[in-house]
Amino acid sequence: MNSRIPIRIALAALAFPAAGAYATTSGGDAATHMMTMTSTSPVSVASSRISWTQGQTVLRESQVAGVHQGRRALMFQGKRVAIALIAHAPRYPDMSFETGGLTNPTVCVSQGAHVTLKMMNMDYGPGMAHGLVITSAKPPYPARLGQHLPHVLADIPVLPPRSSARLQTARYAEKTVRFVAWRPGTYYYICPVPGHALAFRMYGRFVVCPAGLKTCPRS
Ligand SMILES: [Cu+2]
Repeated sequence: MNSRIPIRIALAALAFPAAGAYATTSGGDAATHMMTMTSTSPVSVASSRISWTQGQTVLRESQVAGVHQGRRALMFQGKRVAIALIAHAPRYPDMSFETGGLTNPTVCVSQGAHVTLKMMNMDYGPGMAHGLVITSAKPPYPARLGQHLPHVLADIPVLPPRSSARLQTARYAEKTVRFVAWRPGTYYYICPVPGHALAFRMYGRFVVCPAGLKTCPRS
């Protein structure tokens, strides 16, 4: 019986190789940080499979999102902001997020903003699931992200790939979460699917600006 113990430990290490690297820097404080960041844990308000026509509405929402700040950043001003984010929109680079017509842009919101974040997976690659975590963990990222990313603002569990049907007849996975961005700082939105953030740089900056700031800080 005792001989099984080392095997279990080895399996655990294989399953979560990055957990140590991305464990919260303040011990078991992850839950506390989440509360201070978001007032409540992120709340999933919708999860569904939608049609191409419904997906086109989300696409349009994403394309008019935010105020452009140069070619790499979008500012979402106001107390209530809606962000539509597409995982691999048609005609955009593989393994990327799109919003505001930009790929993996810096996204800025104001401190205290009530954020509604909608994400849709339009990837037409076979079996291409994507998800999203907004966290203070900085790149570079390991191949497999740990379960305990520090300072998590929002978490959209992995969205399954669209069906292998043609674009217009496929179903698309989408999910919406809401959170409050209480604490100013620089965060990152990351695709947590193993390898996507590492090999394909499927991530971007998410900046919570001090209230009243009209432009997104460069760093
Ligand atoms: Cu991904």
